[in-house]
Amino acid sequence: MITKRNMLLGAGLVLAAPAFVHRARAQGMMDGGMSGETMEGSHTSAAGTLQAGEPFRHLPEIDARGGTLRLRAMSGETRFGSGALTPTMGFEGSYLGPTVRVRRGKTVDAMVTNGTGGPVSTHWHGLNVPSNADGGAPQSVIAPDASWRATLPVAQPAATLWYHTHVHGRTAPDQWAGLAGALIVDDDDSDALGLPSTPGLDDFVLILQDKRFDEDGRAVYQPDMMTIMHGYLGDAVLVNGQFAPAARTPEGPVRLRFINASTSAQHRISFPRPATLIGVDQGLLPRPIEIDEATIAPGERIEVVVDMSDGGSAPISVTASLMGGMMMGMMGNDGVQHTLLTLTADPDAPATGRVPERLTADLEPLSAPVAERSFVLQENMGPMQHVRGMMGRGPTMAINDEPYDPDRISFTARIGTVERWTITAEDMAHPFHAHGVKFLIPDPQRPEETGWKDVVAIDGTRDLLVAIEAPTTGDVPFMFHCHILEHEDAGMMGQFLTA
Ligand SMILES: [Cu+2]
Repeated sequence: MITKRNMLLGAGLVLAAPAFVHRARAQGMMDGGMSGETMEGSHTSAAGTLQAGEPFRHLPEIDARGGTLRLRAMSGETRFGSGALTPTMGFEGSYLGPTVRVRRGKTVDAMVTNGTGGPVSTHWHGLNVPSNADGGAPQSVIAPDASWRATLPVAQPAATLWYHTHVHGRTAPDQWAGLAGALIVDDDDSDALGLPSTPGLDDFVLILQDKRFDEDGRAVYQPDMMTIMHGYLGDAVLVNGQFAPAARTPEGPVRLRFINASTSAQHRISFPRPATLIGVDQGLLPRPIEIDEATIAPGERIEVVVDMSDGGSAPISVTASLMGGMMMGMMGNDGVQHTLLTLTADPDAPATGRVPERLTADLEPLSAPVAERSFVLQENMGPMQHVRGMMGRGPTMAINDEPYDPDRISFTARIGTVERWTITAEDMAHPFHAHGVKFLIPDPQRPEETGWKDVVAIDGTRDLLVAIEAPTTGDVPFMFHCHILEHEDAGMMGQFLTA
């Protein structure tokens, strides 16, 4: 089938043909809705190596609430479905990492050892800790066989955060390969709510990554010039490395913590049962919000409680697409759609969680912004970029005309203050992320844009009210960047200090 996306890509450089699956027009899905449709059985890979319905595997957990965390980054091989082995990477395993639990008020002594053959790092995404512990700066890169030690004072409310590698120039391939895991902050306030919170029973961590497969069912990541510019879109969206697995749940509320760990795809998740959004990037919302779908850009997280009290099975579906945006026209509307995960209520499993009407206190009015900054995210997609691409140098991307330079500090922000940041995406929509801060979006357009955030999809121009939270230590900066990892690696990143 020739789609607009394929035609556009075909006009540029060669891209591997999509191996399989039903590609749905996102516009049609939005118009018609998909909650009543069943998509089970409509997807099998050309190689027949991905079959829906295998039992859902919960990620292992590491309890760091006692104050100690030891992680080892490793290389390995992973079989997705029944395909050929794919070279992958993970923490404490061959693909992805364990769910790390930390607790507000407790400082964690973390040490990460690099057992891979290349440089890695461990950025605690969303954890607002001093810059020398943040893991995102070039000073925090861990050489092969070396270790990195970080002191993490956990001082923020309960939230679903995550950790991933962040080495400039290779974040996309290495995170694609699996160097990512969940990081959950607990606290007394959230414990008292009675939300579903038993891991493996009614509280699920769901790490989403899209993958493209070759004829042997091996996952492949070979970005070309067009992929780097417009984004990488796989044939299927895996959850914790599984294709459309089946999970047993209690006959009651089930908490799903979604983490978009794709390099550049956004995921629209649709719920066929009553569902409430209870949390976003930086923690729980003041009140649950009823939703039937939600969209997360790369780096974003949401917590959703699905009500399984009517029993039976509920397929939760996903539509993955490129970020699209004003200038990209239809580019963002050509998605990959299938069942992400099927929940099946077990009448014999006790339902112990509930969703109270009040989750957290209403947000207090912020103090007036003390500084205003503007950031323009630039792909610079001109003829020279294509020349550079053909010379094998890849594109150069930038923020405010400045491609990433580890020796440049763009600005210094004052800790404890609020700043107004105006972010503009010139060519396509980009997910903007900054380390050491959290922000509010004054004009939220979707429930997912309410509450404290650390990633926002920018299409056009958006204002953010940014709370400068964490200190920089020594000369180690915080990073701000596009969370399309191919763009970040190509230079759409900058550095700042706090004082
Ligand atoms: Cu971008």
